[in-house]
Amino acid sequence: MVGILNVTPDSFSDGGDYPDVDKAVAAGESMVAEGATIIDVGGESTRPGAEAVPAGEETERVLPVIKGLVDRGVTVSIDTSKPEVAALAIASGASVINDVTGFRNPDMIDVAAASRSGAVVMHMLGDPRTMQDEPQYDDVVGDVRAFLVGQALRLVDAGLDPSAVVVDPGFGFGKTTRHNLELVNRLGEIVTSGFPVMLGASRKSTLKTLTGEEDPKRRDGHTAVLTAIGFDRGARLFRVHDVGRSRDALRIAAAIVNPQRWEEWQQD
Ligand code: HH2
Repeated sequence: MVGILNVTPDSFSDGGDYPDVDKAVAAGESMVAEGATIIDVGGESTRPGAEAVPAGEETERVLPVIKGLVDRGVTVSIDTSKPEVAALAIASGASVINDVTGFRNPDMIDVAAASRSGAVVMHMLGDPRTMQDEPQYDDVVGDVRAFLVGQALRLVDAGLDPSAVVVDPGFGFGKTTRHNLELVNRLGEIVTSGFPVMLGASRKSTLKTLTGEEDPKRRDGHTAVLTAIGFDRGARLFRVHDVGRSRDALRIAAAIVNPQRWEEWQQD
């Protein structure tokens, strides 16, 4: 489970929730206590229509939080599309780069290769300012898969271990509700790439479209449903705001899909 920690004023659901470093670090630690194995720290919102943040400002937001978490033994990923922010985050102890632009910038591949970090390659159509303007695909799953595999192989060619390269279909990034649902339903076609698959549907507006729930913070139960279905389809990493609820959903899903693994958990 990957816990989301946005230290931004304007993220769509948790913007402004962590006004100082201590609060952010404490929130990260409590997500770890609930079952997160990685905390994904972000300093720039990528919600539809979001404006870009200068690198210096993004760095000032994320570095103290990364250092605080790493000092407490927490594994951190940096959610950024800027190579200079990623490099500084890695120098401060982050071990994974989560790039919503899918390492399209070759400098980002260089940063990952030089630091031997882990990498999350996410698919996005266009950029956050324009991505929801009538997105179109020939076949959303085929198009997304081809992009993800191409970029993941670039990272492997640059020297990353294939098991450290995660692919993510980018739920909500240049996709209609129908596209998002089809990607989850046919996630198995991305799983066959052999790269571990991450799902990041937490609190996203498709859940509002499906249920009418306006308040993102009341969509954690909805998110947990997608976590369980995503697990069934083969996703193995889940980027969520409410770690405890998705952990419980995973326990239930795993007990059904993989009873032996569940019995091992019981004995732990
Ligand atoms: N979604 C968001 C940000 N980063 N990274 C990955 N790998 N996958 C995702 O689906 C993903 C992501 C957007 O969600 P959030 O961080 O909650 O909001 P905001 O971008 O407004 O900060």
